[in-house]
Amino acid sequence: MQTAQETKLTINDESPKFDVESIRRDFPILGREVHGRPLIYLDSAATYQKPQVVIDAVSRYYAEDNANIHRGVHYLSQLATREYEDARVKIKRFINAAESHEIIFTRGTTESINLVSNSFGRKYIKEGDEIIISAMEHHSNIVPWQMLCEQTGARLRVIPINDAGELLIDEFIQMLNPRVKIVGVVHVSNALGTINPVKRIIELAHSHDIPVLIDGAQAAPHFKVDVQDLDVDFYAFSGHKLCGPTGTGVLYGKTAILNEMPPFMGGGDMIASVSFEKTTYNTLPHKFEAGTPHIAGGIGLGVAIDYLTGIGLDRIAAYENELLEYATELIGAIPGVKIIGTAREKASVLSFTLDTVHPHDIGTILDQEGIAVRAGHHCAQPVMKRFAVPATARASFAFYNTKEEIDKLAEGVQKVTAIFG
Ligand code: 7TS
Repeated sequence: MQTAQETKLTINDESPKFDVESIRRDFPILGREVHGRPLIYLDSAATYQKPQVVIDAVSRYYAEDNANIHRGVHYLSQLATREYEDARVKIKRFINAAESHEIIFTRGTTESINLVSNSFGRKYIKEGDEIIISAMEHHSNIVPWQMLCEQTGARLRVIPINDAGELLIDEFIQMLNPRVKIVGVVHVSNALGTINPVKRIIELAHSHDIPVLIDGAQAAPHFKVDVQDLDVDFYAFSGHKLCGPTGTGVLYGKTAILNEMPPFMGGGDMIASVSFEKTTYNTLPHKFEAGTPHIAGGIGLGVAIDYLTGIGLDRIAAYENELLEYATELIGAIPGVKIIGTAREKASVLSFTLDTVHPHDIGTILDQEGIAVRAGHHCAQPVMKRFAVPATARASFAFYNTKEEIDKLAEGVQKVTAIFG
């Protein structure tokens, strides 16, 4: 398992050279132009670009194998079922889950977290209980818990962060008590880039018998995640941030806890038998997968995972760390730039503000240069409030980006500075 500390690997001399130019050729979109300039895509935290192998897998499925799964005796249905279930096994290996049935396909991290807040919440959370999240959560790990609190009378408590954007673990320790029924924390912050010490958080919560959900949307693409080593109860992530198709995602959950939880949605595929008197439910993972899923997407996600593991998550982490360090130095040195999020352990996200220039103006001017960054609150409004900024400009890096692109970003930011005097 790769801990936060160990993600700062450097590529060792014996490993083959990280050939970013060859990797870039796998992504057709990276060859296009925007506003007459070569595209510089620095918004992978929002969604990853897709390699040709994933695009081909999706289109091949529709052209050759399309059928509904888990319900047909005919050839194509069985073929599609096998391909979809093979993808589940690939995901299981990718995060080192103990069992394939611990992998629940969802539409993304958002749905994965809503599944837990609805199902686990309905069974275990009552008035007077407490739910702990952190001050750097994406809205998708805030709002579902708030909705649950409204329904049940439970109370939401928030682990504070310091000025660097790091969790205050001592405060977290003080918050643990028998009323706390679940802890939900982001592994890597999409707004700050902070890598949280989730293994320690899980140990601390478990010492009070409290289960933990980790939002791994921004972690799974950047370094190796091992759910058994973490001993995490729930781990949520998005397929589209792993070079997979949009509308795909995963909820990992431990067998024992998933078995005890009621279904999230009712419908086809999630039942064992239905009568008007009583319905019984299917076994894992089907109990949580009502209706026809995104079959092509799941298969495409399996191929995306093959692609990423083919490159190697350790090599991806090492290369992206080089990019982040390079960008932090270059952009941070531009007069007027303030980097928001200066944690010691960071991954692939550079959020910044520029004196009096609104981040939307930074984003718009960079766009004219063909540079795609995100400007806004990044669905993390409480983070913006904590740092007293309305928004930030955010460049987020993937293994297909280059130092030359970061040079262009720096030139673009200089240009913004020049325009606004
Ligand atoms: N959690 C984190 C930490 C995220 O960064 C995101 C998406 C989500 C959850 C939700 O994922 P979804 O796939 O269900 O939408 N983050 C971003 C972002 O930073 N810019 O666009 C989406």
